[in-house]
Amino acid sequence: MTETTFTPRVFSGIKPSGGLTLGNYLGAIKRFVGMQGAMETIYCVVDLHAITVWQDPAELRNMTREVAAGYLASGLDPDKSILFNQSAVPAHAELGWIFNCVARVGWMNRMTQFKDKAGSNAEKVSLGLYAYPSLMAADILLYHATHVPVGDDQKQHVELTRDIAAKFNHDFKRDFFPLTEPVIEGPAMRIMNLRDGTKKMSKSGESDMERINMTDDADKIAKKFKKAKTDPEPLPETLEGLKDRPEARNLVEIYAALNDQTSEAVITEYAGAGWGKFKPTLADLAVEKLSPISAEMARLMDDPAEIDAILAKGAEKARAVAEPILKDTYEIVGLLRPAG
Ligand code: AQP
Repeated sequence: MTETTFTPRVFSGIKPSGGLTLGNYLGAIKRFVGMQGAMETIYCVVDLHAITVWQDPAELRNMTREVAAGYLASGLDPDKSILFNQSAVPAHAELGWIFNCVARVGWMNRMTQFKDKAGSNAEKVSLGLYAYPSLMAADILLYHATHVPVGDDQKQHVELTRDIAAKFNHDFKRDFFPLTEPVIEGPAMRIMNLRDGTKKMSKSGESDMERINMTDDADKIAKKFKKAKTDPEPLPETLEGLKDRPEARNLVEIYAALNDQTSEAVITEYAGAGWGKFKPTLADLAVEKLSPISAEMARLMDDPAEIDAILAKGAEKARAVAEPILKDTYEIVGLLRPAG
């Protein structure tokens, strides 16, 4: 097999399964915006992933626009990046089916996110939730993406994407799909739940108090940080002192990521500070960074037609990249297509 060189290209996405959280912002959106200009960037609202669990149809449409508004308000520029919603490019689902036939059941059985989400209810969840990582591989490989910025929770799915690409290339004796690299770097790769530092902050978590939403106002943000679970100790002198203090470490990492600092720098500045000092300072910083974004999101959400037009234009550009790759995939697999 000859080594193929792939054009550096970024793909990533967010599910419109609820309102965006600070975890989505710091672990994903802020970094997506930072990668614009350095490489070709393609960002998606992955609505087909959202329906792997029940979504109210009107709310799904609304959340799809809200995630798009979150991207745009955070600085994603539709002239620099391709921005669209997944279901508007049918090739995602088509390649997803082919990958269902490449991926092995044993690989899927190892996916920890499925185990976490299905819990003891695995017999009753949708088949789509089980096959989710195979559709995610299609999202990425449909664009021959070489880099995928994600939070730590998605690392295993990107590794599975590499396994699918490698098996496809091996089975069909072509170097057709790249072995995509996950990009997981910085202090905010796993923002934790504010009420339980051992659980990830999620859109769909049970209580609103466990997460900061990108649309929360200043009062809500202050209240949520004030009530965030911590321990009685002040901040330590060194990072090592945060070991076995998951809630304290989480608040330090949130501060660091919001302020574009390392966690070490935050600890150096606040060594010995109590929560009565650190929490309000963190809340002020979060309000300073998030309030211009939430104001712009509200403005955009007042004009859904503008969001829809941006997504439609993005989908057209995405189809232009995806369709030739899907066509070649069909050809390689041996699927007969009408001429023309
Ligand atoms: N807590 C987090 N810390 C860091 N990064 C995070 N991401 C999500 N939560 C955190 C990153 O955001 C991107 C989009 O994720 P997603 O919405 O497609 O899926 P998810 O990871 O399942 O997000 P949620 O909020 O937990 O959604 P629900 O509750 O609906 O399942 C990814 O890059 C992810 O790493």
